[in-house]
Amino acid sequence: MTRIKKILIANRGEIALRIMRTAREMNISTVAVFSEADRKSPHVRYADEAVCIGPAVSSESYLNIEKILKVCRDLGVDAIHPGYGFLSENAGFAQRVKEAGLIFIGPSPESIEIMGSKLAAKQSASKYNIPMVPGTESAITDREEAKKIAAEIGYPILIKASAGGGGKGMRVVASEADFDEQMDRAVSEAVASFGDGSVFIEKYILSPKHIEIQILGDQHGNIIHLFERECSIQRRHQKVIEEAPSISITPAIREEMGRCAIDVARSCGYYGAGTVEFILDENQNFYFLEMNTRLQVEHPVTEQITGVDLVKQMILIAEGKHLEIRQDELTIKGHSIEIRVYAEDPLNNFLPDVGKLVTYIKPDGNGVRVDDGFEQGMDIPIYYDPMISKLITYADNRDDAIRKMIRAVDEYQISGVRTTLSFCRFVLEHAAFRSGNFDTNFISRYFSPDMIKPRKDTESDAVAGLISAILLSVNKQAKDVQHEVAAPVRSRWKDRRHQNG
Ligand code: MV4
Repeated sequence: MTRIKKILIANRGEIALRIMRTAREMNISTVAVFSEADRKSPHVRYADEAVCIGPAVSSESYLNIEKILKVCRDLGVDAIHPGYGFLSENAGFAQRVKEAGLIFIGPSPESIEIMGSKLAAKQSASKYNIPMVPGTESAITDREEAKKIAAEIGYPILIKASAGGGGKGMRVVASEADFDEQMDRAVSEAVASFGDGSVFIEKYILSPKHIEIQILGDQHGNIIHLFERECSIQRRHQKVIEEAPSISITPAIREEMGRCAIDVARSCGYYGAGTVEFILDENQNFYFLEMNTRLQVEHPVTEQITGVDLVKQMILIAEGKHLEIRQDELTIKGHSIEIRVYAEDPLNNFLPDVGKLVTYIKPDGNGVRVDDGFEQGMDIPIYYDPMISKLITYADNRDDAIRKMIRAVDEYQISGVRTTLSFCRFVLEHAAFRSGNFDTNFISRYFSPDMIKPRKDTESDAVAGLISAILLSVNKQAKDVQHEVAAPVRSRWKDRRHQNG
């Protein structure tokens, strides 16, 4: 057992801050690394020590293993937390960290390696009784053989890249006539994206829900699950809204899914925090798809409903401690929703709209949590993911959590960049979302840009304020037009609520 005294966070933005906050609560000192683009970021100021490791481009900074390890040596760091993205699921990095005599706050390189391959993951999981989508058990080498299997499974089928992620290298095949063409595309996409052309086949589940289970495992073989997150509301494989618990599953399915998730983790000797992904079909059948071996973006909703600090648990596990939480002590309390606020223009095909956060005023109040890494006046760099923040609400039940979220969205004031706030509000108000009658096709089925009204709080807001002031002064001189000019001086918060509601 080791006591970690100093952690380097190999990440940036909101997740770097998230990790540092817990470290500080545990009396562990923190080291930030940053690129030249992030010199003024809150995560740099928050850390006890901070070192610039290179230029803005990730490959020369946040992905630069040598530089990160050098900072660890120079500053006497004990452990590295990788956050999500960047080096978090890089088995080679985890191995290098270990070889440098440091603690990687995450799973073993071997677990990362196995779960990084969808085929290896399925093979590993097959040691236990875990439902999987019918398909091929290994990479396709013989096309004619694969076509036979596809015919047995029944079309439509899905070709997936074993090294895939984010929907890349994934192709739907409607009938045997399209098989060769789609196979060629899947393989060349897989080679181009991952340098690995291995693909396999699964039956295509038409309207699945995406449900994932959070697990925690210690280094002594104890594994627990912390229930599910519902992540079906996605746009082109980018999650938009996540919540916990899911309204789509019964307590019996939850328990069974939890058991399966623990077994998937056990099958590869997993320790640390991890997420086991399932899809749920229309008949409430669920199937294991893959496992993510990192702390996920949407982890806060699980923290809200369980009261467990997942980063704290990750650190304790990395120190070699036994899990202090027993499965039968865990319960779901209340409901939590998270929306991802991106600097993207929902009216223009979600084009990133990076720039300066001219106005940045966060919502607040009971049950509202904002995980962010920016401040008013800062530039959102073009080099990284354009996520501005995660807005999380927590309430007794789903309906109240949604209402609270709409209230919080309306309080959030951002100008200088266009954001996905209005888009999230559209989803939150939609009858299908409210009723729970939705799947991964929600956005393509229901969304078009004309369904949202642009918020009034972009750059034009400053202009609107100016006009209001001028009209007010005009109003003082010309009382006969009072009725018309009174409106613009109302609270803009009320305006927005009126306009959107
Ligand atoms: C599937 C599927 C339907 N049938 N597999 C997309 C990314 C990867 N994580 C797995 N994905 C899917 N696999 C079978 N056999 C549908 C999807 C899928 C999806 C899954 C989760 C969340 C959103 C999705 C959007 C489109 C397709």
